[in-house]
Amino acid sequence: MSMYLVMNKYQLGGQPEMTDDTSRIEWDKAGWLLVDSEFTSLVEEVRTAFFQQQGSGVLCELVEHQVPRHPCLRQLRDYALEFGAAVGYQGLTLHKVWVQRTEFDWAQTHSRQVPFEPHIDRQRYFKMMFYARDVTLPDGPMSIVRRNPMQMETLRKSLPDDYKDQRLNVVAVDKSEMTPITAPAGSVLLFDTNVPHVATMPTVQGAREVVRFDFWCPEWKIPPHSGRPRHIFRRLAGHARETGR
Ligand SMILES: O=C(O)CCC(=O)C(=O)O
Ligand SMILES: [Fe+2]
Repeated sequence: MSMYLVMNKYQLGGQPEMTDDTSRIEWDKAGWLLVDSEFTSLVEEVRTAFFQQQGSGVLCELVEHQVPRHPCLRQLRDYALEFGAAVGYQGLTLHKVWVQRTEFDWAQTHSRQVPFEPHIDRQRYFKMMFYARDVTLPDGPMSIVRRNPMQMETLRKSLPDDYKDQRLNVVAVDKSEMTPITAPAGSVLLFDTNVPHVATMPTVQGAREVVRFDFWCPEWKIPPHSGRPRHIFRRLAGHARETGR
């Protein structure tokens, strides 16, 4: 079984704690986990396949049926699914994979928006970020608090269609409560988007290169056409189908 590195689980600046027992990982207290250097052997393959091109933002998006073509992605997807099941997420399916590079210029143009404000996401996901290169503080790591993901479920479910305009998903959290997740290439960060998180700014020299896997449970899915009020009736019908009512 893999060794899990539970980084600074209870106190900032504390010693990482090692465990080989997934049941001991107290997911409900943190809602995220960094598995340090677990997939170092995949870094070259991922970089060759997905990071040759220049540019910032989402370089490439893949959906479930494209994953089996890439053994590295298949291995990472299977790992996340197994991990998710071990910490209590039943029925997860992969929604999409994003190959993402975040650089200073791109981040500046998005700096007044989520994800550069501490937030939760209306569309809840269980996510895994594979670090395709070392992520240090100047590279603008994601930063996250420790919280039981269920604590935010009432707020998430209450978010109206125009929640972004009203910034209702922005959560007031003190910077001192947040851990910037720096780690070497080949590490994976697993987290529930119900835990308040924020993208930090890379410096001019910095860049964050990750492959993001977004998984959802059937009951988390926001019905299609949400956000377009004129489709309200179709939306309600779709919702009834999805929830089996
Ligand atoms: O890129 C980041 O650091 C944050 C991403 C984010 O907010 C998300 O994946 O939900
Ligand atoms: Fe987010």
